[in-house]
Amino acid sequence: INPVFTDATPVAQVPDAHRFLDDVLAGFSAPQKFMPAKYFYDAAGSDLFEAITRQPEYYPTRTELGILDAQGAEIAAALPARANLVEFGSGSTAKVRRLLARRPDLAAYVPVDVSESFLRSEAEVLAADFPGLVIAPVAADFTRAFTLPADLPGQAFAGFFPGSTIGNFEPAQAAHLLAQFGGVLGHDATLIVGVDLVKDKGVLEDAYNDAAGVTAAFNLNLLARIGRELGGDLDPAAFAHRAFFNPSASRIEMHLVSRQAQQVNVAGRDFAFAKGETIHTENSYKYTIDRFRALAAEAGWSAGAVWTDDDGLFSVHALRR
Ligand code: AVJ
Repeated sequence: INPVFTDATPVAQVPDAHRFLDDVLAGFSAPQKFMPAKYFYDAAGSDLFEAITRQPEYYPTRTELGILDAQGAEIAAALPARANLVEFGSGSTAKVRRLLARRPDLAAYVPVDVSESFLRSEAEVLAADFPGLVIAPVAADFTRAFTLPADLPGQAFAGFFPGSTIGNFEPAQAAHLLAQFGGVLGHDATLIVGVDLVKDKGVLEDAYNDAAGVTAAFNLNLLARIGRELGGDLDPAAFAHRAFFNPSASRIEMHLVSRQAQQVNVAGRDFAFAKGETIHTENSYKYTIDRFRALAAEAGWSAGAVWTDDDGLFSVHALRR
């Protein structure tokens, strides 16, 4: 076991139940009901997301892993020497392993994730496989201000934001987030970002409507989570999953559709749903390489190299500031 890991883990900065309740009440009170996508990732939701990444229709994860395998030497070479590598929204460690394995000089790995249990289990396995690496997990919502552990041993900072998580944010929010990462990492930093690309509508829509129904279960888990953590009478079976590509916004939208007119109670508050009314649960923006580089430039990052798969499905960008 990595001794520094056991000392340092985890710095708990998770959002509290009040914020979850406030966000549910605000989202359910809006004319178009909505939920912030970050609430998908409780323990059950994180497991369901891992299952999504194994569905044949869901190309992003295996395509990005393919890029990290085939072009990992170049990607890893873009990181500064003896850096602390901060991963925003770490989830599974499969991707960062491709970088860590090629850069034994990296000083520390700082996974930042809201799911504390998932963070702990993944970090423990990684510590066993990279015994010389300082691992300093931070249980935090990376969309909000959080502090890095003090006294990290590296001489520079690098960031890793794979998986096209950036696609969950409105473009203006995405630029704000990239600027915030710049604040966390400081000057002379490198940020490696995975970004899903615009492509054929059928390929996109299949990826969010897998035949096994895992993406549907992932969305419905949000309603189950509200019931588990906040109480009330919300019945997931009274809602259906719907995902479609919105070409003018260049995004996949996910909604939970009320199967009938119904009134639901959450933490003592009533909310009415018309039949067919939706809760907008998630956006997944799709970029061109140039559009993503323009967004990064707005946030103070200059474009470095970009790597893609042969079919042009997915991109991995190196940014510098
Ligand atoms: C984790 C945000 C990249 O948008 O593809 C997958 C989330 N939601 N299927 C995506 C997700 C439903 C995923 N990201």
